[in-house]
Amino acid sequence: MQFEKTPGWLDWYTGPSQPRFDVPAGAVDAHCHVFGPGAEFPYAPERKYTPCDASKHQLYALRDHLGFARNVVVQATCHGADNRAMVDALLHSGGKARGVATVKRSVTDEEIQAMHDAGVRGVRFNFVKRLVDFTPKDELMEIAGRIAKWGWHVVIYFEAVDLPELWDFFTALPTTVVVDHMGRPDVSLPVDGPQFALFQKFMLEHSNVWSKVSCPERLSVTGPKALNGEKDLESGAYKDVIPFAQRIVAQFPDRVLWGTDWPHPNLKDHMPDDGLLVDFIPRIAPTAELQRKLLVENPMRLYWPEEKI
Ligand code: 0GY
Repeated sequence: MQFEKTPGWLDWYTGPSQPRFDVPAGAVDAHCHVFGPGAEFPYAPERKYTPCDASKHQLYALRDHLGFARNVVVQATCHGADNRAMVDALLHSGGKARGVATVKRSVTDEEIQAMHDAGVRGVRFNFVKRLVDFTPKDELMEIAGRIAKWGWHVVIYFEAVDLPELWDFFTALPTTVVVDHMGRPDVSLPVDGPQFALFQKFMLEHSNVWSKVSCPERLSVTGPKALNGEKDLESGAYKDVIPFAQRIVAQFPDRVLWGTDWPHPNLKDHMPDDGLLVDFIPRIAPTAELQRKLLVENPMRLYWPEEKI
């Protein structure tokens, strides 16, 4: 099937630079997606955007280029609850990728088991209104109760302003809960202000809650341009996100994950060079110990617990 991209769609960056930061051996890119290819894995009729294709081969080439060892492939909303492209990527990873699926209440135990055998270890509940239609919370809670029996976790994606309304639901989830992109804080607000304080309270009071400290390119208001006009992280790219991510890494070093978010759906202003995104890591996790927890120990504990590292 032929698909027409959403007008203004920014394609992922070809020819990413070689990062200056060497990720530790065994590092995991714990948040990335595959899109189609649409001719093989059609985009879902209920999707809110139509992306460019971004295949498993292209994802694994990026993994090797950046120096990562493994991926966690998160089901993208453009595929709805049809997990075939993501599962196909896992099955062709030689055991080097695990996945997070989107499922409906109608999913059968056999389907869950088949996804588990392929490497799926979680489901994603998305509350970002521009991305998905509303699903009742009782349906999501029922799904969480079922997937818990496989030892899976729940990934949640929401905007910071919606956390108060979602708090009771999130804190009742029976599994490990992984928040995408620090709950999308408004980084033009103070890092010590009430909005980010609520997110820190969420993590502080609930030891089952983890956070991805990913997506500076998505959260930043100041953007990728460094102070000297060059794309040089040391002189200021995405500088407004640093205090937020740094704080979460420092406060919860054993419950943080990092991912590229390749192929970066729905960016409007610029498409990041993935090599530069990797160079962002030491800005938010300044020591070798923090980097090892963020990139190796934590994702391995969550996605490959059976492997000794
Ligand atoms: C992300 C962010 C976004 C999109 C999706 O599945 C998706 O469509 O997650 C977004 O548009 O903010 O994490 O990939």
